[in-house]
Amino acid sequence: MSLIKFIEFKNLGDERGNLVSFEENKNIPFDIKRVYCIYATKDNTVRGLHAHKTLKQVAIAINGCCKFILDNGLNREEAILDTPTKGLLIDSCLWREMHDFSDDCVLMVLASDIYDESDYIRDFQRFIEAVY
Ligand code: T46
Repeated sequence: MSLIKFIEFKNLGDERGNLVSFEENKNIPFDIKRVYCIYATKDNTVRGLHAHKTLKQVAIAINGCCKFILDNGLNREEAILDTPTKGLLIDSCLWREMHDFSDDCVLMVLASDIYDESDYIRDFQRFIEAVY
């Protein structure tokens, strides 16, 4: 089964322009406890490089584009985020890396919990040991 799970958001726009809506436990499959944005990312930056023990997230490129790598320790797959109508569901226990941010990329992430550094696994070897 693919590690890349996209959620398609309906464009509710009309002749005035576009509109997308994100609702907890409707088109977002969890309670939304936190929202954060990554923007003005410097050229050639790689972010992420960690996994979460329990956190679930949906990442949406509100503007511009970027690439995500998801890795479960066995398989590594890449996704491109390039439209507000497409969200990447990032389940817990997946290593993630983000790269190739466009200059205008605004990456919004909806998270199932508040920030908790103890939920992060920031070492790939420790991640492998935790999942296997
Ligand atoms: C993830 C990927 C997709 C906070 O204080 N609160 C927050 O809500 C977040 C997200 C971060 N921080 C602090 C922790 C670090 O001192 O902000 C600093 C930068 O965070 P980090 O290096 O973890 O950022 P990324 O871009 O590598 O990872 C982020 C999320 O942290 C992570 O949960 O899955 O985006």
